[in-house]
Amino acid sequence: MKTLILIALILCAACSAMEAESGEAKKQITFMGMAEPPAGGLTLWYRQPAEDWLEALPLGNGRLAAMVFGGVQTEHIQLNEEGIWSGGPCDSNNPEALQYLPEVRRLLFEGKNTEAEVLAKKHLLGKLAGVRPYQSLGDLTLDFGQVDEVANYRRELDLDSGVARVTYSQGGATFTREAFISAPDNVLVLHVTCDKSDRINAVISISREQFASSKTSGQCFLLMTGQTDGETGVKFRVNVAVKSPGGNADTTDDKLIVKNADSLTLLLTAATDYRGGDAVDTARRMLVDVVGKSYDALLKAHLKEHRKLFRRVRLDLGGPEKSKLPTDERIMALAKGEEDPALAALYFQFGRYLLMASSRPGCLPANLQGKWVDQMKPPWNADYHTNINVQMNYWPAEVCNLAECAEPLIELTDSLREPGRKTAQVHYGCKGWVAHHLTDAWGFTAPADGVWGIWPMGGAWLCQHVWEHYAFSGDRKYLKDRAYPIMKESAQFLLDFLVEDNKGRLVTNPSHSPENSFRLPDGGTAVLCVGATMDFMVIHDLFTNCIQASEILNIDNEFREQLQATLSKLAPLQVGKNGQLQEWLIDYDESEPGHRHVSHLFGVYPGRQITERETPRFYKAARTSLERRVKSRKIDTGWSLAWSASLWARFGEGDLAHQNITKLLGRHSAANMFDLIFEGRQPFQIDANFGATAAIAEMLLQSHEDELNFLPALPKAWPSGSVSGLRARGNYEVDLAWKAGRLSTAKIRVKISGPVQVHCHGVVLRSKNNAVELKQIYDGVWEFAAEAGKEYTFIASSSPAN
Ligand code: FUC
Repeated sequence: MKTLILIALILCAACSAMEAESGEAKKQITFMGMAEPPAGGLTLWYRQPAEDWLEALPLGNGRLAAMVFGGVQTEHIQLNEEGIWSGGPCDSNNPEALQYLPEVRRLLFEGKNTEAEVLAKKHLLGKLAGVRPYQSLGDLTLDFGQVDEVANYRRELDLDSGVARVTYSQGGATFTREAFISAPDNVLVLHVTCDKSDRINAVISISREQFASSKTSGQCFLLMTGQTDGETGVKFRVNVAVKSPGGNADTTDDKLIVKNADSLTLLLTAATDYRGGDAVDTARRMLVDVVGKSYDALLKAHLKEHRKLFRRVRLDLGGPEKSKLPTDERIMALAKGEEDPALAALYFQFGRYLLMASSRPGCLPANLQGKWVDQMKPPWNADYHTNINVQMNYWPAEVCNLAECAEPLIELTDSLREPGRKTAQVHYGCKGWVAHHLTDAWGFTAPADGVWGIWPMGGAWLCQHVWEHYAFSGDRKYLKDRAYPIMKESAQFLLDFLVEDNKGRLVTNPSHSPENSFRLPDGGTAVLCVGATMDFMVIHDLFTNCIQASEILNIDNEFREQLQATLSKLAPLQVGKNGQLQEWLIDYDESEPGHRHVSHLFGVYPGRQITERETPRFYKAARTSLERRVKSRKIDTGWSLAWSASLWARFGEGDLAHQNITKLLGRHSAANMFDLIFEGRQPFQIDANFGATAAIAEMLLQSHEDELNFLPALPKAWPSGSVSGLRARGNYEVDLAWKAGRLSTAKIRVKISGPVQVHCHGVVLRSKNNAVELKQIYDGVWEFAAEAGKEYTFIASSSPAN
């Protein structure tokens, strides 16, 4: 505690008058003047404080998160910590499920879907209806006192530095507030300065809607202690320290009061006992570690760490420079049809920023709202939905050069093995591990919610990310020690779960295509079936990845043969009566043809089973399926638009992908660029932010077909531009530049030696200075021998003579 004594704090009388007067709501402030736009194009910025949570700006280090409102009289910072989950570990497995499974299967095989669903609803669901919510940690408030008029107000989030800033002038002085959450120092830092001395006054408090109490300790500490469910649940502690050089300090029972200071630095640490240990001790230790550090030292360490990740990728989509306009105005202009490619580039980088801020090694993964939740019972509990949403969160991780940010998802997947083994046994009598359509921080793996929750494919889909982490890195040690055991055990479940139908094909039963329903011959609708196409695609993905892994590692011959034999007996993909890729084994009609999920297109994206070159008939049918969906879609969700954007990119349709990105950004974005699941309507759901970021990358670079495909879906709206630092499978880093809609140069940084194939249409490729021999192997595809550690530059021209 020695360092704490170093804090310069001077006692003064309590300033209760200021306290009573403060509060943004009490007085309308007049905003005068026009602040200069911030420098650089990587900033979200506004001319007014956030009135609403969806205008506030997000900060985070994966564990701690905050939304900064930037008010003039009151700064409100809403807080989150990853461990603030209601509930705790619980066993939702239903011991009677197994005994009813054969009967449900029989009914489904006999086409008695309705009877099967009645029985399944009664007996196959887990004991608990669902999961418990992730919640807000609380609210930090700084009341600065009454203000009538301010000039040149500006509020911003600089993505390149991860710093939120507020500046304005008032009473002849200029005030600046900077806030960031440091990953290296595990602390939220707020720094208030003024260009005149003695001008900073603040009443600082911290509170939570439920189950918490706050108190001051000495002259400079504020503490909040609580437990998520009152007497039970996760225990938490928030510690705040305030340094206010040149000022006077006082306290009430639960408020710190700073008067006439030259500057103010607030440090906030938060801890829970979610990972064990004592929350009070942990939060205190975290504070002791940072309290002696200067603001500049904390900022320097934060910038170094932040930029190490953030600056790996740069994107320029060209277009008129509109960053002189505030971000909310640009979003509105886009919604009205104005082109703004630079805003799409900002949106892309915002997605990368959000992933860095919500998913760092050692933390829980980004949930339905990343880590930003201001409620006690958020929509869908801000849980982990494993039938699209959490996977979409991680689509950008590898390609956008933030591989370490994918680790929390891999860790979560690994952690589901133990509870998932039990669920596999109790519900299905199967070996291996299983997860259904949702999970939480407590290892929830049982089926829940309703019959659509009887979907035992969640774990297998998560395994795709476990594999992709290898596919992008080529790290054999990771494959052997970590990835393969997780994948193998998931495959073991599916080997056991598959059953033979009366045609001798292996099928899934019970099965469901998330979260769609279909028409039965009697006119009714059902959700449960035999053999949803997505199941076969997820199985194909997992089994082929396991086969490849066992070959690379040269292990498990027998298991590999078993997987190969099972794949050859799996029910086939089929083209249906409308030329579409069938969503189910039987060519049912969808009851909602424009349904938001496109599960049966998994094999196009994020999978790689269906490609133009390998499976042209299914590729065409899959495209027809997407066209039919889009045509009849009445309500679009943000994440459906994002998924469709990546699908269009895989179909080589840059303009259609771009349309989706534009709709997401213009019509589904809140002022702070958070995705609104419905057009112009809450709630916020972060999956589409991540899905759109991944889709933009997918438009520029693809690598799922053992080649680097440059600019496979470049839209007309981005005729000139450049990108650097995208990653491709095989551990390559790629920089591309294009002009007039055509590739001009490409650079590939190689980490693993071997032959590399590059694919680019409409140009002729040559190696700069003939540094390497390029062999054309088909139209638009070249190959060269690459050496680890080297960078290769290629020049593209529209004709050989150029
Ligand atoms: C899936 C979707 C819903 C929503 C929910 C969180 O179930 O079908 O639209 O996104 O997840």
